[in-house]
Amino acid sequence: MVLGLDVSTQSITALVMDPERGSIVDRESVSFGADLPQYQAPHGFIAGGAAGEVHADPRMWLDALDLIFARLGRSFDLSQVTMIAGSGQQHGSVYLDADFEARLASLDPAAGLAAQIAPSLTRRTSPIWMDTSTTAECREIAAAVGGDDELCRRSGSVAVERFTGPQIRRFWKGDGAGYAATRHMHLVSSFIASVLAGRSAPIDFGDAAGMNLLDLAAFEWDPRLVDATAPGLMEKMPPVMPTATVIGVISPYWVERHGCSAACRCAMFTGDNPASWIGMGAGRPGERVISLGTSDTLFAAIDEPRTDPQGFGHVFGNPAGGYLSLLCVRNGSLAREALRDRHELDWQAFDREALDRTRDAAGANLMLPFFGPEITPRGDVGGPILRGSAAFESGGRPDLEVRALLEGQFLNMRLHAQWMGPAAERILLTGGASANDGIAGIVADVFQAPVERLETGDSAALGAALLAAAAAGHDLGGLQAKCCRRDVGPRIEPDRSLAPVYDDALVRFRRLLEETRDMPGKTAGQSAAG
Ligand code: ADP
Ligand code: XUL
Repeated sequence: MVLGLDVSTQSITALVMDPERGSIVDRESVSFGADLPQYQAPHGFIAGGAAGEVHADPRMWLDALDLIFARLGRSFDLSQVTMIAGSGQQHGSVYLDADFEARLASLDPAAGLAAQIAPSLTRRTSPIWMDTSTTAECREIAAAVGGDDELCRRSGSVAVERFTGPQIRRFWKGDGAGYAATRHMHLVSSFIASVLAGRSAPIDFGDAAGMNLLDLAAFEWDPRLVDATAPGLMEKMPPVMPTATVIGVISPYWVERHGCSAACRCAMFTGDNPASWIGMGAGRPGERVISLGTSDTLFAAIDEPRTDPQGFGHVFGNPAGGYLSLLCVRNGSLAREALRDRHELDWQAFDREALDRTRDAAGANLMLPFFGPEITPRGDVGGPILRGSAAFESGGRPDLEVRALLEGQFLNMRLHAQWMGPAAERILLTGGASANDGIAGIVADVFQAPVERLETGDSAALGAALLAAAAAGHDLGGLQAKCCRRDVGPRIEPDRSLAPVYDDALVRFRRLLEETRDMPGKTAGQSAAG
């Protein structure tokens, strides 16, 4: 048996897989908000951060790790697991001192992880991918290496606020002593892998590319980028390795506290998006994965590290080889939830039946679907901007707003994915909101491509389990063919008669975006009359 763990923004998911049969034999999850209310992070992060800061408490991830193993152990004999791999929300960073490895090696199984590892944290809380506080640091790093174009050419992305390099620089500037005491710089993925393996783990290609520190062509840390980020950083960086490399056997803590086998091995962890790519079994030409989680992401495989000329998209390492292009929209599920709550709706208002009732209004009303700061496109547009017919403006009809929000979200994605190449021929949809047929239907219509979904919505955890199996010697492609079944539920076909409607809406959406970005100071609920 192999175990895949996904440590996401709002939860941890664990899947136990029997790789011989290609079947999932157990599943558990821990929700940070609901299961660990003591951290006061209902969505997995600490609310109310100043100046764009969004942090999470790494002790919460550790408590969740103990809890998910305890839960798994109730329904499943954990001694049967021979390999563990995993994924983590990307970009988030954990800062640890020189005692970190000694602490990991001597964990007392009678006490939990959080209290024992916390004394090694040199930064009490971890900036996560939602953080937008590092604009100044982005500018400084880009300037030091000859500009954003050069940074993008080397690393696959321009300097990006949520990326780890700018976050490290901000820490160095704000807390020199804390930075100096830091011996190990980890991502969420490599931090959790370290805790399992009992030693500081390497960082994988997939996640390393989200740091503004990796030389994408060589798959090694780029000394120029590392030096431009903070002094002495290279000595703090773990090595970079291919995904699915085995790190070693699990540490005795897991054997004694949770009943794992002393022979169980740990493989490297990767980012949640690269893991999702594997878990969706994607890779055929023309395929795009869209993941509707806390963030909405769109990704596709590319052979060459081609970059986004506008600087919004990214290139990451593909765990299956080659590269992945990725687009991340911050206003994903949280924007859908904001509109739902504003009008006191439930998810049924986003379902097929409800959306069919507003079909006549397809593409008619535009909404810039940004309820908070956005990263694709970047900028604080300060609340959703509506533009549409008089009825839409004055009526405040929730059903029209739901359609406009979803259309706006997917027009925004379609617009910013154009650099990736020819239009999508097939979309594989995953993430929490993918279960919603109405949302899936709007994706198909806006992209004018059929949408397929998998049996499991847990594509990142499934990808992690598949990577664990690959690390144990199983053939990844063969396992994907067995496990990533798409014949579940009907494939959702686009309404082809709407092709010109959404082509036209795309042009108007781009114009609205450009006009709005020229008008600073928009506030929530403001409308731009059309
Ligand atoms: P993450 O991996 O980022 O923690 P998930 O992929 O688990 O996120 O997705 C969680 C989100 O899915 C929730 O925040 C919720 O808004 C959304 N969601 C769950 N069920 C539905 C539904 N039926 N319709 C729309 N959105 C949903
Ligand atoms: C990707 C990104 C998010 C996080 C959280 O660049 O920032 O998708 O990985 O899921």
